[in-house]
Amino acid sequence: MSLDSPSLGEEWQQDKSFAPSLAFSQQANIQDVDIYAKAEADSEGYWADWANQLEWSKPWDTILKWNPPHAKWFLGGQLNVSVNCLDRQLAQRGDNRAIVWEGEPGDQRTITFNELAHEVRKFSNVLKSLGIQKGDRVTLYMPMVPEAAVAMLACTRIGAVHSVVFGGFSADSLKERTIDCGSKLIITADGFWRRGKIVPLKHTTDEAVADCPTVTNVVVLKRIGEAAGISMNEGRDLWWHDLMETASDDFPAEPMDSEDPLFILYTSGSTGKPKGILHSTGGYLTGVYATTKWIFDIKDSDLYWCTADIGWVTGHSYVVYGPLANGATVFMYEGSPDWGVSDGGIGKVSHAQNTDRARFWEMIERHKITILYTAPTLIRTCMKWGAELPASRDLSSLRLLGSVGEPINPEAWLWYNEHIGKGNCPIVDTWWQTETGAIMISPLPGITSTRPASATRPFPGIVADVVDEKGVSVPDGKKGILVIRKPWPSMLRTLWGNDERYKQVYWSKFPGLYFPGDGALRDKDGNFWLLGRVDDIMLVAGHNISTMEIESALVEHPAVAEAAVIGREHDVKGQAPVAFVIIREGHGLDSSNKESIAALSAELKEFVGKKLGPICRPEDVIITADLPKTRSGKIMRRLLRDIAEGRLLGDTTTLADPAIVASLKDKYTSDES
Ligand code: 6R9
Repeated sequence: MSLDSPSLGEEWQQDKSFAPSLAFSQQANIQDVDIYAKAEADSEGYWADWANQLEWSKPWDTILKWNPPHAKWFLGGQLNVSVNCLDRQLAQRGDNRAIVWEGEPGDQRTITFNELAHEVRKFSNVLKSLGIQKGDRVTLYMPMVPEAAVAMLACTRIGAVHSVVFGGFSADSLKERTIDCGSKLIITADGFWRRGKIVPLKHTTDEAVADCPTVTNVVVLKRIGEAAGISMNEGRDLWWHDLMETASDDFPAEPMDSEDPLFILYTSGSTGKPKGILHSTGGYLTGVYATTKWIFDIKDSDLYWCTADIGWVTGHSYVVYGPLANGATVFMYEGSPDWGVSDGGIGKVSHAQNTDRARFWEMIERHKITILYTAPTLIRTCMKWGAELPASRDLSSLRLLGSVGEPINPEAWLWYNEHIGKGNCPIVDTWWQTETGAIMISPLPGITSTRPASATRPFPGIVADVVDEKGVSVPDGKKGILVIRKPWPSMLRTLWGNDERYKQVYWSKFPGLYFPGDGALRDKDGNFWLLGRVDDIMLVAGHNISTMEIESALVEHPAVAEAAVIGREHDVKGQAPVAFVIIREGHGLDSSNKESIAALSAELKEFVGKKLGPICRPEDVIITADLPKTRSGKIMRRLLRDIAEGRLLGDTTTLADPAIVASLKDKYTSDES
């Protein structure tokens, strides 16, 4: 890494540091500042203490067997995830709410732990009656409804391995993922509501299953009813409610070995087929239980809302398993953040037209949500919509905020702090991956002084470092590549059916070190600053420049709502930065006037040049109405690179129309995750 690259650390660290309030610290689940040192001194003992807080039907003999790059945790031990999330909670919390759910049209349900356990036991019997056995794979293609959690937990109860496919994915993606893991069963719904329209899950499933030879049955949940217009394929398709009607409520949980597979979750690689990330039982549950307890400071009195879909790892670890293993109450919402509660109820025209960009804030007020965990892309969208919307609602129930999915730029962090947290809620910026299973780098909200845009410190027991291309640690304050030095309980075990690729992708760059593919910098205080994917680091005339630091500079300009920067190939410099920016509503840009667009572009180039130095000055600033994003909200940089390098549209001067980038997205690729 170049030593003379712009000093991102200094630029970003500002002087702002936010210590937790005394009131927060004094009630926090973890208050012991020495915990980091204790975990370091005996990391296996530390993790075993966590695992001991779970319920095991048979104790383990060996905490860790590390045969790089393969780890086995809590060997010899047996437990069941559904027992830990449900049965174990019933004595003390049976009547507590487990899930508070709201549909997009405004329909609501509340499910207690007793009720959830009842549903899960019944659905376990349904799975058994369909011939599903321990070790079999089951694909879930479900909306954000409580039955998604029921289906996941029932799989864990009988020992089946679930593979959840995001409900926004196409038939091809569903097919590819179902074939890859050889599922016998797909669980889906007739559809769900999104922005007032029906998303036709069952139609898409029909299309996919036609080419999936291993699938013998499809279970269909009725979410929509008549309006979904589905047909049932006799002999193959079965209604959820029919099967549940006769199912017994008695189902003793299958004791699972700690290392038995728990679930597969596909994430797309930069090249080739999606990777089937495989997680196992004891280590995963230990990791999500521990991080939920300390990072979200979760208590029985909380109503905790993680806005992720269950189709992503965040939905697995922090909508379902982590919170329920802690006996906490989770809030779940079906639909879109810009759609209102209908007066007319499901299926009425009123819902189809009921836009409302304050829906999230309205639900926080109405349900008195206390913890909100969401993504920078949502925060930036809300910034664009304006601070008046959250200001119009009472958000005083909130006590803790979280962020995940992408680096959060300081502007968005500060906005989140001021307009949502009202300066009163610690913000936990959590860095982790599908592969890591649980959060790896994050503040502990009662202990850590946060810094806007830094994920701060590795969770106790996690040993992270920043290294150069040769794998040698770089000095504090220098940019490099993030690595994890020691195995941790919730790490992926392999890639489903492809251990070679597992070794190659994560362990071959630096033998013995886990390579997550992210750039990072550690400052003199030990805070980690995540700089985006390593492939998002540009090499401009020999300088390593993170796309993220230019993006952060751009959004400090009052006209800019959101920015994405990529490196365009350049004859002389190797790469040159090109920025795509969305202008704030109300800024007064006349987007039909080419001169005013050109003038603003020029101003933004200068702005970055002054702020970060001439080397960072974008060669082009393209004003766009929208940024193409993956379904999980990550910017599709490959598409932007193809645009900037002329492969999609020719010369970028044709990009004067701000609507054009968005219109390209659909044509380009529909299924990147
Ligand atoms: C949980 C999740 C993983 C990649 C990861 C990194 C980026 C996630 C981040 C973050 C900076 C954060 N990422 N959280 N970057 N700060 N707080 O998103 O998993 O979908 O597998 O993505 O997301 O680049 O490597 P996944």
